[in-house]
Amino acid sequence: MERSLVLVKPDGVQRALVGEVVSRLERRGLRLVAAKFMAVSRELAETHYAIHKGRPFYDGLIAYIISAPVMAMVWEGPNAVAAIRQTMGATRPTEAAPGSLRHDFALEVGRNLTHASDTVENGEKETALWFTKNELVDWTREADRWVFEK
Ligand code: IDP
Ligand code: MG
Repeated sequence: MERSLVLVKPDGVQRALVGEVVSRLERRGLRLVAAKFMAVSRELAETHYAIHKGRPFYDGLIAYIISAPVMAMVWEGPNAVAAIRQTMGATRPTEAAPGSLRHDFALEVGRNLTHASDTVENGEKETALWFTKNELVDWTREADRWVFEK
């Protein structure tokens, strides 16, 4: 079963879109594993976005992600990484597919509402960066057999 970190970034929290993001992931059939509403330290932001260090937008990205609380979550399911990125839409909202969150609720790449892990490997790494083992809930959902083929 794949897992992905999902963040509702500060703009999503300020715009009261946490419920919208959660609702869309729930309706997709994904299973919530962990969630916490939190202020992000500069250190965590820099580790999370280390791959973008040196890019022209890096300083602005760090300032954005620590500017207000985020809703951090882990979601799982078959093909969770691809499914969640599809639900979020392309990084640039004007390139995001109609019906995706970024298409429906955003205009600018620097205010694109959400983060989702981009590979299965990063799903595991980011889960471990943002959550302790104790915070990950191992549970069976009654609807699982109606959503998951196996
Ligand atoms: P992703 O969030 O879709 O995985 P990445 O390319 O990993 O996109 O970039 C991380 C985040 O950095 C984006 O979600 C966006 O908030 C921000 N970002 C990326 N490119 C730009 C840019 O050109 N200008 C401003 N912010 C950017
Ligand atoms: Mg990314």
